[in-house]
Amino acid sequence: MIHVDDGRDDARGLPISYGVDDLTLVLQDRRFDRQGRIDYGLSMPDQMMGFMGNVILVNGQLGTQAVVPRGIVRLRLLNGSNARIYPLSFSDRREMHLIATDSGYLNQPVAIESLVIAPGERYEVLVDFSGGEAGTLVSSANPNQMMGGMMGGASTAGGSFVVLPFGVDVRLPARILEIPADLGGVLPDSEARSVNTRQITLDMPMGMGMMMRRSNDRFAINGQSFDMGRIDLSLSKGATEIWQVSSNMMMHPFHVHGVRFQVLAENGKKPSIQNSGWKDTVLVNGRVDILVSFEQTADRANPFMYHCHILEHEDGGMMAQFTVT
Ligand SMILES: [Cu+2]
Repeated sequence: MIHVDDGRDDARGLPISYGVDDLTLVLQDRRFDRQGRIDYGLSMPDQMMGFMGNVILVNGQLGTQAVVPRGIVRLRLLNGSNARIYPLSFSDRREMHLIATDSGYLNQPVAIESLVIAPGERYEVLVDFSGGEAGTLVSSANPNQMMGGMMGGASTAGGSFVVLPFGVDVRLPARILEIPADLGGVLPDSEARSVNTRQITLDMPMGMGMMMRRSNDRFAINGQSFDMGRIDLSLSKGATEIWQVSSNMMMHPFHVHGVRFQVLAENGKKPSIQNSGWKDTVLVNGRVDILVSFEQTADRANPFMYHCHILEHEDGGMMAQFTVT
């Protein structure tokens, strides 16, 4: 995981002691066989819905825990799972203070009790351990069920589970004791602009063809399965567009390379707090409208991608590529 910073986090009043009050947490679910090797045998529901593990790893470790100082602790969260979506919260319902989304800071922290993190998404939150009480980060079950759970089976079974227990060690230096009031982030501006609008549909295989491994019935975007030899969109540098991204049958975390975007609406409504900042990945459950400007160039030899971030979906063809020139 790469941290990008401007060297001013200390002035913002944010925790910056790596591994002490500034923790990077990569969440993954995995399955292991009896020899302890990763088991990546895909069942039919796995092929359709994405791989589901039965154990949770944090930074590649099973059954680990965090020990933090008695103060404000920063968590840099990445969902590195193939397909699992984590609705995260603390078991004692303590607040998390959202400070950053995929591509930048919010203007000020926002207190939230739960945070839904889909594959590919990154969020940063502050958690208050100044009371000295231990806490447990938990997740409820993966909410992504196809057709109301018809295909769910064992892969979506189960209720809440522990992601990471936190203990407090008073000997560790607690440098930050208050949630900062201001982060200095600039939120995307939502002024209406008349720009080109595109429909992007995230398509599941329609019938039994995919299960029979017929190549003409695959995951796709706008009806076309990924083809390395095809450029799907050619955009001009500096262009701004609205993309109306639609999912069907299940939720899809939609990711665009080389840009950051503003979520304008989720199913016609104002975006949720966690989608109010700069994003490059957004969970689409129905329809999400994004406003995106293409500022970085990409030529035919090295195009950018847009794709579902469920690995089995993008590998199956729910991916497309574009140039910016
Ligand atoms: Cu998908």
